[in-house]
Parts: sequence; C-alpha cells; structure tokens
Amino acid sequence: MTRPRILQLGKLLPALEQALAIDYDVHLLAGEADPKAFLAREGAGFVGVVTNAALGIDGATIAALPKLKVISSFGVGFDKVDLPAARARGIPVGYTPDVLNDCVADTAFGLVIDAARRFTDSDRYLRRGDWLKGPYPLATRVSGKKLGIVGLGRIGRVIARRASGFDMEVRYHNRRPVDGVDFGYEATLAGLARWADFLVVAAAGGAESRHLISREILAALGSKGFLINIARGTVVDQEALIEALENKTIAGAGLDVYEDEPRVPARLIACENAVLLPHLASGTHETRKAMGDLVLENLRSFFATGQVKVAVP
Ligand code: 8YV
Repeated sequence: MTRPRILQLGKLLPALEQALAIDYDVHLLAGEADPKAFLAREGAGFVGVVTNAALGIDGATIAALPKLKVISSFGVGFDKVDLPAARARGIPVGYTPDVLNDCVADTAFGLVIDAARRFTDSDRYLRRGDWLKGPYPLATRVSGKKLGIVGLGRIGRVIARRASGFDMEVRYHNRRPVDGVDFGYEATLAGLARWADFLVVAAAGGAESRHLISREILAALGSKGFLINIARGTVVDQEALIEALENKTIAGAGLDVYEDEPRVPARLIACENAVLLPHLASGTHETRKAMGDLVLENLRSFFATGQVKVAVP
C-alpha cells in the first residue's frame, strides 16, 4: 500500500520526524532551494501537511496543494494558520493544546519571580565579580502580591492555580466573565492593569489581540508593575514596552515571546529590567514529546476516521 504523502513545512524534533517517516512518505519543504517552484511542480502530490505554531501555513501554500486533506500543527497557537482558507476547502486542522499548559504556566511563574527578584540580573552581577564590591540591591517581593491574568483560557487557569501557592490574589480580564471561576473579573483591561502588581499575558495571538497591551495599558500598570508575556509577541506593542522599560514607567518585564522572532531589538536587549527568554515555554523533553505524539495522533486519527483527534476550534 502506498503511504500518504505528507509535506513537512519546517524542521521538527528528530524523534517526531522518524515516527512520521514510518507511516508517511514525508517531504521537507524547508529543504528545498526554491519552495515556490517545488510547490508548483509537486504540490498536487500531497494529501497532508505537518507544520508548527511558529510557521503555520498561509493561504498561498494551501492553494498550491489542491489534494490537501489534513493539516497537523505542532503547538497550541494557530494564529499563523490561514483558517478561513482551510475551512473553505473543508480541511481539518489538528493542533496540540493542553499537553503544554503546565510547562507554559511554570515559565510564566519563573518570569514573575525572575523579573521581580532579579535572579538573572543578580547572576550576571556575581559573575562580573561585583559581589566583591558590595551586596546586590534589594528587589521586589512576589508572595502575597496581586496577579492579573489577561486571557483566562486553558493556560491562564493553570497560571492562576500556581498563584495560590504564592498566596497571591488573582483577577482576570476576558471579553466576558468565565463561567464556574471564582477569581475576580475586571471588565476592562486598564482596570486590571491598574489593580495588578504582575500583569500576565496569556491571550491567544492574531489580529483580534494585536497590541492589546498598548501604551495606555502600560501606563495603567505603572512604575511598580511588571509585565509578563508567555503568549504571543504581537499581543504587546513592543515599541511602547521598550519605552516603558527605558523610562522606568513600569518596574520590569519577563518575556518569552516577541513581535518578530527570533529577532529581538537591541534596545530591548539593553533593558536590564527585562528578563528575556528565547520562546522556550513549552521546551521540555516531556512536553515536546507529548506535543509530537499529538501531532501523530491527529494524523493517524484523520487517516483512520476522517477526523483529527484535537481540531482547532
Ligand atoms: C511552540 C508555541 O512549541 O505551542 C505554541 O503555540 O508557541 C510553542 O509551544 C513553538 O512555537 C514551536 O512551534
């Protein structure tokens, strides 16, 4: 029996690539010198696509694959997948939510603690030999403080759960209050920012949430407030954030995501009141394996039943 032909848009974990190669005839588009010419020549041969949250898939690529029946994406974010184009052709899109909630929430808390207690900065201080000249300056307490969550979805809820271990009060802002949740609801984002000591962004990316964290919201967070972003760089007006960090109109930031990854502006890198991680929140062996397994299960399920196991909503 011939194996279904799958187009893999970018590199994946070696173990996932090996597992894919057992059941499918996989071709790596990123390995092509001229991907457009390749698609024009061979696009009609593929029935499936495997991509990831960072790459997604655009409408032109979907159009260049006339026999495409299924898309399986590695990641929970689908802001880079052209869903209308997939839907117009009835192509189901599988993704990998939930299995990464814990690691992303752990990273959010790591950033809360690091931004406030300045562990990364104090590590640099010790390595520079500055401790020999005197003690590291005092930092900001985390326990008992107020944590505001922007977007109380699957990941936001796990972050909120973590907060109870730090005796923090939690409030959140969503377009609407979430049913069955005890945390305080702030009807406006500015209200949440004014209230919070730590404003944690856990909202989905995409056009609707673009620059939700604006200059005004950063002003509302104020000079004692910290911004944490483990969601998507596009949710924050990065230029306004850099200005706020430079002028100390907010106390600090902890970021895992940026507007134009993997490029991070030199001005942001120069801000010592920011902790900057290279988009690693889900990056543990355990979680990436679970995400890879779900990529495989989505494909397997589609070829067995016509439906992916976990489809984007
Ligand atoms: C991905 C992510 O691992 O899941 C997401 O949406 O942003 C990360 O967990 C990363 O983007 C690789 O695709």
